[in-house]
Amino acid sequence: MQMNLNAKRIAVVGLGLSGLATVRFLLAQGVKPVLMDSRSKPAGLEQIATDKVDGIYLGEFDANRLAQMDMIIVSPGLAPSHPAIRFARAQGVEVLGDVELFARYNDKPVIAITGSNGKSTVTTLVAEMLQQSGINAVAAGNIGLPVLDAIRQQDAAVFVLELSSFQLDTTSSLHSRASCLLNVSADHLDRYSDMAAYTASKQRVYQHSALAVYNQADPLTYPGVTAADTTQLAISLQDADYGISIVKGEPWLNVAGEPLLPVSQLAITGSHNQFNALAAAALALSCGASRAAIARTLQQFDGLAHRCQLVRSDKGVRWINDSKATNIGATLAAIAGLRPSISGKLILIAGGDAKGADLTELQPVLTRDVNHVITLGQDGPAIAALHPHATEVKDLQSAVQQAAKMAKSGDMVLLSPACASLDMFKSYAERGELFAKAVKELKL
Ligand code: UMA
Ligand code: ADP
Repeated sequence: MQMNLNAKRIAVVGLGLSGLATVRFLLAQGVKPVLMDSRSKPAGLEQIATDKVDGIYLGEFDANRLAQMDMIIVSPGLAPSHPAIRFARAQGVEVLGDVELFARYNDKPVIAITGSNGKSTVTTLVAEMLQQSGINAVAAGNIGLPVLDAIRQQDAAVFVLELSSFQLDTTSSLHSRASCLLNVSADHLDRYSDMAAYTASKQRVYQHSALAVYNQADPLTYPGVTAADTTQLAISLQDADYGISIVKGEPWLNVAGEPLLPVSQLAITGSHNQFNALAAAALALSCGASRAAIARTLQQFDGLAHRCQLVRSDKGVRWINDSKATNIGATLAAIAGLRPSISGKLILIAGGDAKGADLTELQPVLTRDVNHVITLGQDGPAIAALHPHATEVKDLQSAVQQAAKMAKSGDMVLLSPACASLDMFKSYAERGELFAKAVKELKL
């Protein structure tokens, strides 16, 4: 489905990565959009030739100006419930996101992936499995490459899209060859009224999908509303078509009912990653990946940076960077995956911006599996209150030094904050890099 954009007055609201890609896309279509951003100096604005657009308005959004548009393309970081955007919508203005615009122009196969955790890992695995099968797959969306930049890659054969709930909220006509909701756990509750609203947003990934891949162990992922001809496929860690079965006394990944690979040959570790591997295999098969390429990818891919990454192993102490654990579910997965491998103490560094989550959900696992908690950031005190052995520190450097004083051979120090980083850092990546630097500089 394409549309005549030239006849429309279009505002691009939000000038981050996806907003700027949207502007580039519209300019290439011959459209002169109006640009708006609530910030006085959005980075990257200098990339836009001001004479090519129909005005740039920075600072508080002007609801009346927005109401004069035919269409508003809103960035994922802005809630569509913003009063000015709501006002324009009430006046009949169409509000959509960059992924919806992509959907209306794209004619290539799409694999759509969402979930509270594991999206980037699964998106990367699927793209790699397809590429190793000789299929030019392009990973885009929340993973970093805006979809409206990706669509301009003429030689792309399949788009593997990582979609956040924010992107799904403003997407209604994305057709996919296969889609997956990996898991649902509390996140972004500063933007959604409750878990039901957040779950409903995630479920939108299944709209117009030929194959809906879900998590047998997580009922919130079971496909609700899908098209009548959608096939449903469950992933589990039990003995199932897509699961784990014992072959000659050893656990193997079962893919499409056949053993594919011994679990011991997976380069990524932890049961959550076994799940990710199975989901990725199901998705990649739907677009023609070969079983040999899937197996090879799983033997080679050893994980993305800042996800349970070993940064130093010295004097028997392992230091792990899991800075990408920006919600409770991810931290619980890290502790569950790593605890069995630790002979001594587990020292957890956590805290930051909890985004409205109820941190007490961490308590049972903290008291059972963690020996000491070191906390920082705006919601650090709430985590410290959950554990009898907690130390509050002012910054990451002090957290690392404090951990070094406590750690003995056999222990693990794990940065897995269960919180976003934005109260203290530019991004989770900056937090992870500073942690790794502080750890490497320690004189042990
Ligand atoms: N902002 C304003 N005023 C504006 C526009 C944005 O204050 O007018 C703020 C937002 O509140 C936010 C920041 O600017 O804090 C960035 O927002 P954005 O919508 O401009 O974001 P982009 O730079 O376009 O990046 C987005 C995704 N970011 C968000 O959804 C917040 C990126 O995902 C994604 O890689 C990129 O599009 C390309 O598709 C990042 C992310 O943090 C990794 N995603 C969240 C997550 O994973 O939890 C959802
Ligand atoms: P996302 O893109 O959804 O944030 P990532 O693959 O970047 O997901 O991983 C983010 C965090 O979630 C990391 O801390 C990682 O260890 C953890 N994680 C990865 N896969 C899963 C999963 N299937 N279930 C729970 N946690 C996971």
